[in-house]
Amino acid sequence: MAVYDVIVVGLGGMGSSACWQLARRGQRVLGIERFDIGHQMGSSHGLNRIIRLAYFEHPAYVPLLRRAYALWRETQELAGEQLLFITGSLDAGPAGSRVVEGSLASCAEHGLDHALLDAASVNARFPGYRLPAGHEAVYQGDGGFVASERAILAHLSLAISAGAEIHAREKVIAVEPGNGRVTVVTDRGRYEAGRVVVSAGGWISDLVPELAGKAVPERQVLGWFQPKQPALYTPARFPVSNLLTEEGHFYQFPSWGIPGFKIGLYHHLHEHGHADALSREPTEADEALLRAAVARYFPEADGPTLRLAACLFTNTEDEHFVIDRASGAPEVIVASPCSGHGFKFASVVGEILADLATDRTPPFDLSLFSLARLAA
Ligand code: PYC
Repeated sequence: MAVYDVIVVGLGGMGSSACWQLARRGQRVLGIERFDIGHQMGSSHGLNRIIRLAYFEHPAYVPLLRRAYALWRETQELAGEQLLFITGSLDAGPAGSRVVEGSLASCAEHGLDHALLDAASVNARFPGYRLPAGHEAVYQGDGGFVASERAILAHLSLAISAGAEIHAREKVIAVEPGNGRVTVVTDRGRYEAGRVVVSAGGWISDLVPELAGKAVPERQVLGWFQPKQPALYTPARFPVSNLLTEEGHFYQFPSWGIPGFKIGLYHHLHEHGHADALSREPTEADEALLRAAVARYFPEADGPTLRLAACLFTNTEDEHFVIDRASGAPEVIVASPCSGHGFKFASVVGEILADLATDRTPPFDLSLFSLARLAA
């Protein structure tokens, strides 16, 4: 049986980053992915993901974000291609709503430069937006997006250059801890390691039984629409955003890669199920839902549909991450149910996972992400 220091199961954002961070430390690393490298079945495709320093979900994420930005900058330097794009970010919604108030709280707690804008000011400053009266937005200049598909390939290229072994199209069937080591059983073989990192996204509860029913895959749909006025939706003029409305919580990007404005809806149609069972085929109903929001809040982007894509969130009940050692099996390190807002952290989570897998204490308070809080 082949033997490694660390095996990483699942090579999306977190797993690819963990492979790189472990390999650069000289660890013997095996990374295993059930699909192709850079596939379209998980939570990272669709070209890019939002990154933002103001964090309405909880101020405790801000220290991780500061490190995430530094690592994205380092990774893009080493990879020789741009991964981080700064556009500014808006956290918008009715005055007093969770997105606005949570964002303000994170700015206050961490001294982040920001501006609170009313709807008229947002619409004048960023004319791709049409926020209704009574809405407000927190503008924060460090927001932007990470080129998620590129980033995974960059992590894995760096990992391979540093000596990691990467296997695609190999399905992990079981993770078996015992005697302080771990055996990983796949449809192609058996491998042994001192530690395993399980970052299997929507499939994580198949491999980590204590997450059964607690890391729930959900189908999401993204759409790209051809702007009527493309100049209003360039990265220079259109900040990424989270927008809470009476129809739901939408998120937006400027045109990049695909020549269209990009929009998605958190908890799209509340479709939950096993990751293998959820459809990745977008429907007319999916498109209609997104288009209604484009017409109302981004009318200058309301042109022909360019692309639709379905991907997965893997949700915990409180929508915070899981980054922890498995209960009763400290050699199994668990990460990735990120409830749809995790990719931006992949750079720093990879470093944290490398710390945990090499028995170092990560320099962050991770109590928000404990497995124990889900059990409670
Ligand atoms: O983190 O801004 C975000 C985000 C939007 C949609 C999913 N995550």
